[in-house]
Amino acid sequence: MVKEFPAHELDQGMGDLRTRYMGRRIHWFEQVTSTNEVARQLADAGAPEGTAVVARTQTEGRGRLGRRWVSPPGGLWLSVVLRPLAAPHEVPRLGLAVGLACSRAVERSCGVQVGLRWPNDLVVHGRKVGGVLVESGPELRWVVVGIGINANVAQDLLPEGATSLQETTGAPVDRGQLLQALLAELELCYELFRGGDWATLLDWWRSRSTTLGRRVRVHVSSGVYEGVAEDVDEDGALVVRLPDGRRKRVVAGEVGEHAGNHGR
Ligand code: BT5
Repeated sequence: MVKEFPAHELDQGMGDLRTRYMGRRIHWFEQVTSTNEVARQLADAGAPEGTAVVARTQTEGRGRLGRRWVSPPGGLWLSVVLRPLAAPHEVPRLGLAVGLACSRAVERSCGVQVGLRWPNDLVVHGRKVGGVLVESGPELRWVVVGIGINANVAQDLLPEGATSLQETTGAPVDRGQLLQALLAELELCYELFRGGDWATLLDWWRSRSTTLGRRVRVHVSSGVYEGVAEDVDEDGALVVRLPDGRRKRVVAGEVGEHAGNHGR
């Protein structure tokens, strides 16, 4: 593994953290393969709920389905260990709750409105500014939520279709404040999730969604569907109204851009 990095630049601005357990223990690293990888190891070794891993850069940052996550300096690359005692079908819902927490935290700390593109993209004006990766351990003994936010990442280091908060606001954002807000919002949304208050989470998620009410092209493993994204259901699945009037429930997939849509 890699060297711990206690005096991290992000540590400044974190003096006011008021969470009960979220981020109360933070492992800082200069560089890791993937913060999710390190958090998984900590979770396996019994790390308590809320244990966080933050790295300045990742050499093997990952997205879903083995995709690569570009993680240069300037971003916020964070993973948190959770132990939700949830059933497997509840995990997608947790992913939505985490995305929601990210959107609320960016708005609160940087004043930027971040839209939620189902299932886990954080978008600004239709461009991806961050993403969420949820991984679970055997028998759901733990869940690691990975969050990547392009805070102050130079635009030329990002893939096409991506943007950063710095690019959006025109000035670097305070990543310490962003991290602090993120941990607070994570605790709030996670508590709602754990308390079963899906109605509140879903209301909040809907109000920030860039997907609902739009014409979408949904890529699933068996093919592509086009239709109108009507809702997100109890399990976090996307409900799409197809042109023939049928409703299609999509549990896992990608929502592509569709002509005529304008992201938040
Ligand atoms: C995601 O995957 O959006 C989840 C990303 C989670 C990253 C965090 S960082 C901390 C933690 N540790 C990790 O190793 N991962 C988590 P997905 O929906 O599969 O999107 C991946 C796609 O987004 C890639 O195929 C690229 O097209 C694009 N992409 C890659 N890097 C990006 C970046 N920095 N910003 C915006 N888009 C990016």
